[in-house]
Amino acid sequence: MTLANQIVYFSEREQTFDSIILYMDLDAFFASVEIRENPELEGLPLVVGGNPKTKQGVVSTCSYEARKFGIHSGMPINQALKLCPHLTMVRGSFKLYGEVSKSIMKILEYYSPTMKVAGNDEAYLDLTDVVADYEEAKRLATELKDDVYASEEITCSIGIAPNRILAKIASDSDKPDGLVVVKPLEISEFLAPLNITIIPGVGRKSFEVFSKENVELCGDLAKLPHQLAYQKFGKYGLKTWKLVNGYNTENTGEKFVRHERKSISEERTFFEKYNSWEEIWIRIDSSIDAIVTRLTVKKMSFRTITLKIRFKNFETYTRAHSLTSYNTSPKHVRVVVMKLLEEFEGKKPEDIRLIGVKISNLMKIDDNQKTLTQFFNNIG
Ligand code: DCP
Ligand code: MG
Repeated sequence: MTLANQIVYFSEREQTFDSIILYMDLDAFFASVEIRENPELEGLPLVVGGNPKTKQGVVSTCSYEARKFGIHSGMPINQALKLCPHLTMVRGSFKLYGEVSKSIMKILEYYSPTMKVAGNDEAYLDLTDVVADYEEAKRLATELKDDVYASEEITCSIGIAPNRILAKIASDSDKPDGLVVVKPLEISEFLAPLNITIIPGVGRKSFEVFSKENVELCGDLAKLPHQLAYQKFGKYGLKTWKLVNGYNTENTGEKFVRHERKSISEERTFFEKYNSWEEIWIRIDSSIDAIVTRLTVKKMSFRTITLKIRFKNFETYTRAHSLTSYNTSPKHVRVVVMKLLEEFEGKKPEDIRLIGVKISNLMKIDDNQKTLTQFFNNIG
């Protein structure tokens, strides 16, 4: 391989990964909602879609039990019934799916200010500025899964990876109720045993082209010299080759939407010593006023209050408390901050170097979120 070839085939950007992306997709979405509404359907091969009386129409989605018979989305109902004559059919309550979807997307918004809703049951969150590393991203994902289940009683699968395409593949690789993390150096090893059709865009036709050249698994493609991948499968083949070899084939972040901020905070570093808690409290009070003013301007309410306190030896503590309902009053922030401060009563006020107050878990009072409204207009 000559240097000239390298310049043709690779760009510098493709060598680096600096994002952490989470992708979430609900499991058997419409079917899961139907089962939640009618638990007797649990465990049955179930399809949503079509007309149960005339047995016409197509499958919108089906339970994992129905998938064992080879049934899938988009299949004509009569074909599905041939594969599984005792199939249970429900017509579908699309308004309800829209509501469930809306409520889940709201939950997701709390986990990152940068989010892209990709469909009625799927979304990407950019966690790059939210977490320190993949371990923290995994903890956040576990929390998110619990939150989704606690609020809507349906499970989801999550993939975490350095870009969107890999996060989606990771999520698809372990359904239902999966959580798969793929770090930059693990990409090629993770993909190698997977069928090449796991890659979005590689459908039945592309698979035929690949398999004629003995490429069925991602690892089969990865092993080819890149020039050969280009020769045999063209530009798209080379891009896929890069993906399976752990190169970064996409410019992450470009299509993400930044939505409303997730917290408002103020920190005060003390450059002089304050000898009494009263003096400290005056500073805290001014922070609270500043925060609540910004909250009012943004027409938002809050649920969580966090206190951060740093002492002269740089020992730093953060303590948070969540109210049972959304609130807009500075009085509540004061009461909670005072309560959180009690833990530090034994310390000397003159040793305090910084005090921070943050309110989070924010919600718009008028609750009109443009991106979601647009999104729901597209749901039947
Ligand atoms: N859907 C549809 N018609 C299709 C594909 C999907 O009506 N051809 C609807 C029904 C699905 C929802 O969109 O429940 C989400 O699509 P997914 O592809 O994510 O499928 P599921 O969530 O049903 O299953 P999975 O567990 O594979 O994500
Ligand atoms: Mg889904």
